[in-house]
Amino acid sequence: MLKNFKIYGSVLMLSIVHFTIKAQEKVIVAKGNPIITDKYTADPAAYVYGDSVYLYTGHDVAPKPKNTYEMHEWLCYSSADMVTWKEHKSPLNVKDFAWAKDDAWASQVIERDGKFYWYVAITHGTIHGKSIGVAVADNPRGPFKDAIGKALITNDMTTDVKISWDDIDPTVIIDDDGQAYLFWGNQQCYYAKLKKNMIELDGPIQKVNLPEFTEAPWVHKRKGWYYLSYASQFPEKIVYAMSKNINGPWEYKGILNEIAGNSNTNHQSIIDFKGKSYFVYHNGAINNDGGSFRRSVCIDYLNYNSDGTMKRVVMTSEGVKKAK
Ligand code: FUB
Repeated sequence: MLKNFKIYGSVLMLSIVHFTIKAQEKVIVAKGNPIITDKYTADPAAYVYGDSVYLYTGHDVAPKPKNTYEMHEWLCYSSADMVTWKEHKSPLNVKDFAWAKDDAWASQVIERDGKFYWYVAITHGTIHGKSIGVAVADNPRGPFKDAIGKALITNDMTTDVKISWDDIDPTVIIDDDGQAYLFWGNQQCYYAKLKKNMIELDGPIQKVNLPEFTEAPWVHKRKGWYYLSYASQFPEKIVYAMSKNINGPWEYKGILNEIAGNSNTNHQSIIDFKGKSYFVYHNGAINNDGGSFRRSVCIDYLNYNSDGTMKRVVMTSEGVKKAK
């Protein structure tokens, strides 16, 4: 009897867990841009894994008329066609980093050897300024937990720029030879090699000199070219540089996406998926309350010229069609 109770109890528990997971996976069918309209989403980091795109975002919750960022958790969505999105339970919160204070700013997820590493910008609790932490999970939907128990990068490790928020906006790339690199920065773009374990630096912090660099670096590689796109000036537009070597020199190529107009920031990520290239960014166009501190993720196509340079993005309200 007791044995049966245990079995039925377990089945019941599993059913409840299953129901809860299902209940948390809300389905959103994007009707153009912005793609998500029931909450404010910012700093999109899109990642292709298997036959899906995972979209990791920050979550703006500043009530109107507050005009500073209020962000406490990161969000996760997935899609097999770029139009129908499943919203997963928030897999990461500032509270998951015991050493941190608050501010779930820009981030990026990358997989290595079956583990998913989530690099985040966050305010440190005891070391003045912003910092970069890393969380890890066995699944792209999480749950993620702090991978180191302390910050990977703190403000006192970078002293070139006399501001407390220059250690933000991490982007990670694993090159074809297996070497991983972390790029980040505000006003100064920094980069460093990562060890294979993805949670330790493997060498000194170096600088990339880029014209009018504000923040939001994103590094991607395509057909032998490295691309470093970033937010420039303020209000921000997205510009980019190209190189044949990840250590540079980087050649500035100009504007990739114009000022959004309704948001000071524009934070981009770039992916290829099912034969097309996508520019994933945010603006303030969600509704009458949208703006610089209540932002929303949008997706438009990205096109390349035959010499590898990128065509300027056309921001649309229609967004993209289903990827097949
Ligand atoms: O979301 C907070 C900050 O705004 C990000 O870290 C920057 O890239 C900008 O989008």
